[in-house]
Amino acid sequence: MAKNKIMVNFQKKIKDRQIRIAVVGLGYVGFPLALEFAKKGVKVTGIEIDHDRLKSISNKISYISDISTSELKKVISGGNFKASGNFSDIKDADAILICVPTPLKGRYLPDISFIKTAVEQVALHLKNKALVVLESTTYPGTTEEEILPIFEKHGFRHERDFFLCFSPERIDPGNKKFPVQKIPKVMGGLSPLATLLATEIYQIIIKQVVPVSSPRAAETVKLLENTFRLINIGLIDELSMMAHKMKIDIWEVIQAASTKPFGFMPFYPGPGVGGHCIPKDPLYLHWKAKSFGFHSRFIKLASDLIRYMPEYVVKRVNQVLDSRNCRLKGAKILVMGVTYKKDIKDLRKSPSLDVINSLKKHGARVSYFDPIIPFLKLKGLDLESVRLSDKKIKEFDCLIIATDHSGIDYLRVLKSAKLIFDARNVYKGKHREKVERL
Ligand code: SAJ
Repeated sequence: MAKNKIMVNFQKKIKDRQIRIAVVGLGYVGFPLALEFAKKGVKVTGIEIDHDRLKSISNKISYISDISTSELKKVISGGNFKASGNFSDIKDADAILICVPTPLKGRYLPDISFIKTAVEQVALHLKNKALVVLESTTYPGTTEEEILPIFEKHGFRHERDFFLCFSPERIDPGNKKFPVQKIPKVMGGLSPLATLLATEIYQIIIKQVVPVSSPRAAETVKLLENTFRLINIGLIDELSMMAHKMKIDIWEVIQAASTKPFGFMPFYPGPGVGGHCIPKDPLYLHWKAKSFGFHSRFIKLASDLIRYMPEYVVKRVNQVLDSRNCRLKGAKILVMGVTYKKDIKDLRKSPSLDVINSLKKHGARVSYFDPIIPFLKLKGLDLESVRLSDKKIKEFDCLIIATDHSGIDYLRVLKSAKLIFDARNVYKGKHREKVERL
């Protein structure tokens, strides 16, 4: 079929809302994406292998903090969205968007097994001339070197039988200002036509689609974005340790530096870096660069430094207890906030968990409080969140503000607390008689 005929055919199907989209992976990336297309009148099939998630969807209950159950109910009753555990349900899809996890194997190694498994399944059921877009964050070259060969092994030839793109997901969990439809979408196709077709599809829900020359350019865009964050968070973590030694208030310095109207972007020290992106994505780039004989010292240094932060927090707590003739060993410590960032119900790689384990290693008696995590059963921990009360707070030798959830009366906590280590600048440097700041 001539190229422009394919384009015209696509555009007509989009205009008439005859286009069919399948989203593989209904997590914090795929689920909002699928629902946005469904809200625009597109027939969407969500493919999800996790039975609990499928059950939750069939009960019309959302398991993603960025999707309310009422919104899910509304979209499902609109009739354009259905979820399935069977890849055979993508057989009518004109576009398949793959949003599956890309974790690490061990400390440094990329694990693209979820992508490969999904792609093998897609290739088994892909209809002719369909578009495939990989959204999962991965190292440069994955789409061209790992994904394309899988389709070719199944007899597909690019442009003759299907179209392939990479488009990095940019979801920022909990960011109400920038929901998926408001975040410009970078698109790198294996050919200009692939990029154009994908642009037509995504412009159904996203105003700005940013074309780049290739999938590997698009893969690298995402890694630049997240490596930028890792390096800068690592830098400010190191400067916070330096400033403490030099008796300089790093928080005051950051605030003043932020008045510069250009050329500066504030980052803030914390007990470490959690989440499914920032601690991991840069290591994908580091790993791939090494195969070209290039060793990125920045990425390794920032990654090692942020991993040290939980231990540094415990070291500081030990020092401040020591200055009050209280030993960390045997001390009763309450860790406030265990998710990886405020107001997000997600424990993945949360530094708070490393702080808890490190405190236990030093013999402290550790409890935690988190309004959105009632139980903590992972990384060797089996704890239940304490019920916060004035009386309860008085029991502890020290509280550590590890994640600064909203909706907590921190001044009231201060009244009852003997000592607080504030790793998130909740108290803005005030109440120094009781509050030690990172
Ligand atoms: N953090 C700091 N200091 C900072 C900023 C963050 O210690 O100045 C810590 C946070 O507490 C958290 C971790 O770093 O533990 C990551 O924070 P984040 O704000 O980067 O949040 P994420 O991981 O949710 O990053 C998301 C990413 N989106 C995805 O979830 C895939 C990432 O792609 C975005 O670049 C990022 O949002 C963003 O732009 O805000």
